[in-house]
Amino acid sequence: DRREYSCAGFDWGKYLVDDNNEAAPVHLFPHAQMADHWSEIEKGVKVEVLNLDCPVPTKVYWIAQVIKVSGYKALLRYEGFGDSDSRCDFWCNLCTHDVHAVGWCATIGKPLVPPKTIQFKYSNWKSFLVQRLTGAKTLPNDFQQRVVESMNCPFLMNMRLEVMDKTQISRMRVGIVEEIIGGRLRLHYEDSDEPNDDFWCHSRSPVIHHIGWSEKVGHRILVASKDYKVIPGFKNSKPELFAPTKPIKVCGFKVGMKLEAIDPLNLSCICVATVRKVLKNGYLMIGIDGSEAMNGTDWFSYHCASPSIFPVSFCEVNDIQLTPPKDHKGTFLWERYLEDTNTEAAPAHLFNDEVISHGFMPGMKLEAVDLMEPRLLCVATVARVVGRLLRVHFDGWENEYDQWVDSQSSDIYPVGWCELVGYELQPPANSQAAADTQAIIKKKSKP
Ligand code: MLZ
Repeated sequence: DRREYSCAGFDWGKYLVDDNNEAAPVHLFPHAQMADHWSEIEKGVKVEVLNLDCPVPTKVYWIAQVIKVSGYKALLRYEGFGDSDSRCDFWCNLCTHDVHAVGWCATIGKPLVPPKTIQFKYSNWKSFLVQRLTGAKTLPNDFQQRVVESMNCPFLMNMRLEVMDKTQISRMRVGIVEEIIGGRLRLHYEDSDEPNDDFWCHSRSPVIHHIGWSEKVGHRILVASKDYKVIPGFKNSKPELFAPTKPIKVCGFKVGMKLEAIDPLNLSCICVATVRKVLKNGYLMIGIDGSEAMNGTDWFSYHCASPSIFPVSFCEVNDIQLTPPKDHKGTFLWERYLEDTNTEAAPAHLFNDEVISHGFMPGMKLEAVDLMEPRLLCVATVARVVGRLLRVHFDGWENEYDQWVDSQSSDIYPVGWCELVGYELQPPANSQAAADTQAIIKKKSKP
């Protein structure tokens, strides 16, 4: 069952209603299941859904109407309750097995059974339904099929690829796909004997590439042997499976140029940074000024069209606190800094200035990967929107855990995504839900 992993004790529906929060709509997440089919899902849509208010042991269904859509979840009201009776309203993930287009029961010969609470309200349910359903909007007939198809992931178990080394972000390693959940991959580092030496990322993540990529662009890679490209019995993932980079005519970045960049080791900060290396195919190695390890082990590769690097003064223009180099004293002024270090700023026209109209707004709720521990998918809120860039806040956690991510990032998901694919969701810290979850874990682990 897809729902068995739903977060014990955490109830998105109640959480959203209690604080009157909006969830970011599914169609804002291009990599998310059903994103292309979601604009039709709205208030007023009618569905056939399991009747939970019925004292028979078999599964029976009834019609319900969508009152509110929040990510994959919807607040539903059974037909017959009227406009103001919310007694039996319930939250339901629309992509679960028990939600169907109106007409589904009839096609398979299942009876529709009205809820017990209002059973005696009407004597002729049939004519009531006919009247209520004429001209009503419902789900497309192939909705369930679309859900199933959207679960497909082109990566297969045991495929090999190149992945960023989480212990040293300046180099790559060979990874093997060991688990796939909803398009997210658990990769095991091939050279490691430790069973839990793994890394979670989405299949569209910019930190994975095909075998041979490092050699092609001139990136460092740690390999167990010279023959790492072919291992008998294992299949390499084809280059077409990976997220394409934005085509660029020429990469004008030069070694030594200064810029602003999201710190890959502390994603709440946008920092003063330097181009340390220019690789092939438009890739750069970027170092964060003032915190660079002597040997460049903390340099990080960003494609020159990456939405995570910015021209000098980006922060100032957008009213973001720029993080100056660690040893910098006094107020940081770019002009002074460039003069003192005798360096030049990377010209603004070298950066990706594509305008993305994404629809994210401050306050919207979502599920977001904690990139410092990418196994964790957490309850989160859009704290700020700066052009295409989002500042994601993890509910219940200090602001220093916040992360800047692109609005198209494959590390953010709609509300209800974890429930849909069967991935564990981290509830807000310090919440009652979190406390309950802890209590359950303690109870379970008692001898
Ligand atoms: N071990 C870490 C987990 C933090 C998870 C935060 N997620 C938003 C800590 O306790 O600091």
